[in-house]
Amino acid sequence: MMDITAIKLLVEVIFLACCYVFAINNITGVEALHNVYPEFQSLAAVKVKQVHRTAFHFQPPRNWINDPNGPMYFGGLYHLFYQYNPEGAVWGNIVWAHSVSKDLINWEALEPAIYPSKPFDVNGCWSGSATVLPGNKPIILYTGIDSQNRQVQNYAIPENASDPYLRKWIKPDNNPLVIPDAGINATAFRDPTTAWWGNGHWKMLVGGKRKHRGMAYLYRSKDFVHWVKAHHPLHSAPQTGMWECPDFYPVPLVGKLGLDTSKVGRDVKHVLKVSLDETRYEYYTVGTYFPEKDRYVPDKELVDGWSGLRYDYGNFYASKTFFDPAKKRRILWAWANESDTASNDAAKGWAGIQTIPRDVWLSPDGKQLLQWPVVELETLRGKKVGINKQILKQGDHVEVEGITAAQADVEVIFSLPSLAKAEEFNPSWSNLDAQTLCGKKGSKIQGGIGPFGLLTLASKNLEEFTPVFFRVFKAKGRHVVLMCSDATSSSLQDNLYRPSFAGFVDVDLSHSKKLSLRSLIDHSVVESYGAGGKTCITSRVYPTLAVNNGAHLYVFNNGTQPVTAESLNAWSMNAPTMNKRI
Ligand code: DQQ
Repeated sequence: MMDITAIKLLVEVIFLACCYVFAINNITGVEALHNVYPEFQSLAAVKVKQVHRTAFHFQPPRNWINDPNGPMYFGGLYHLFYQYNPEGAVWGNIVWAHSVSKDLINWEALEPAIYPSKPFDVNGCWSGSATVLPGNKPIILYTGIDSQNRQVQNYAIPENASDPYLRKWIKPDNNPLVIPDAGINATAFRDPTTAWWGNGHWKMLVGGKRKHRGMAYLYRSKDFVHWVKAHHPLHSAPQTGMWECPDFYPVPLVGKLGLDTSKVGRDVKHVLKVSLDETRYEYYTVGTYFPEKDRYVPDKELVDGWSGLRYDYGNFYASKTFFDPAKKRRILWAWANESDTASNDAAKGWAGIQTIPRDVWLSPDGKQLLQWPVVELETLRGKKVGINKQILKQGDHVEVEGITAAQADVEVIFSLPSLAKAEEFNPSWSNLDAQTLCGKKGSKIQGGIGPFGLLTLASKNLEEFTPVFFRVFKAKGRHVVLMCSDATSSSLQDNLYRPSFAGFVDVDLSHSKKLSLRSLIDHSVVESYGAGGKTCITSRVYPTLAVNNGAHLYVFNNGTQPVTAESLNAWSMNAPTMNKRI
């Protein structure tokens, strides 16, 4: 019998081998930093192709976007900055584009806020965060690529803090605030966090790596201008590579409310999230922050790195949260990259969206975070259809008719029969990650309980479909629930990355035998929330037949045991005002 460490090691080896294969095939999201395509970087789109553009996800009218930057609530407005190429549809020429919203759903684009212009950022203005200082003074910390190509940490302040739109930003001449010291790799030192206050200091993290050890470097300052590196990082972990876009924040032990980033105390836990450059996925731990020592210790059962917990098991990277003081919630944004090629992106004239902003809070058992689309999204719900108590026998797929299936919000609760007929969880699968298991056990492979779920963005005769589904297994003394969002059959187009994204769902089915699923379907994205936001998966897909009115939605079951769609509600989604010009 292998012990757990040996199993984890084996999983690590298999996973890194997969990454390597992906990296050399290079049509995946697995790459070192951003791929650079000089030939496309400044190629202006003649015409922006509309067919796969999203309607209610955040995106500018054209060009490349990546990481969300500096989200904050200020002057009665939500501000979102993001990495943007004003000249083309692949990564390059990056500036901080800026949009504002009253409701996180309708967005107005403003002029870019920060762009390369000074020796301390002449080669790039990369990711960073906003902090609202006492006296309601916003300040941005961001990574500049300086004239020596070092990654340095800079600040910017509004020219006029009484302008709620914060249109103009100044980069004072005492920048950079932080340069990489002799012990730091100057090309792996970026993405400062929102700062928090404690023990007479502001504190912030900068992501990095030392050899192959991921690092969350900690800096302290009394005045936000003079920053001193702490002797030890807040946290670090071996064999995880570069930590991009760290995020560190408190969550209450009980309830769904968000907290100001500086809150500490016995009634809170802390979350540390990092984006692993080597896998291009994100991982978090929940743990305890000791403010006097500035140490963070993840909870015992949780692991750092790629076998740890993830916000989302799909196209979801470089995320950032912020505390919304207006509605007392913590909101999570992330970049959902494309799954097509750079030449596809150049041809379509755009690339990248932001996921729907999500509320994030600690689950009642304290073991993981839960996520749910912000309530404001529901203002876009239009025509509604419902199905109740629909029994789905093996092989059934029932169409959800009467809504715009290419642009929809669907919520369904499934109830399961006795769990006795669940297929056995083969102990050898413990060596597999969920994604590999979903690759073996696709939506058409008959099981006992499941696969059942939704067929999204499906063409009439199912030449194309993106299934989002569950499968229940029987393991020793428990049940294992797998959730998949599988792009394998999503498109007849060639040269796409079509992963069978998947995550396990930590639910105890012995009590209620119910599983819920919500999917936000928006032309080229399917963003799904399993079991009330325990497991989330975002897939980017490019159907050729299942577009606009050619798209259909089905609820299905391919397991031998019937399952019941107790209640299914689906809405056509209206399009908000989305960054009409930039
Ligand atoms: N994207 C930014 C970096 C960050 C990376 C550059 C993550 O600051 O590390 O566009 O996607």
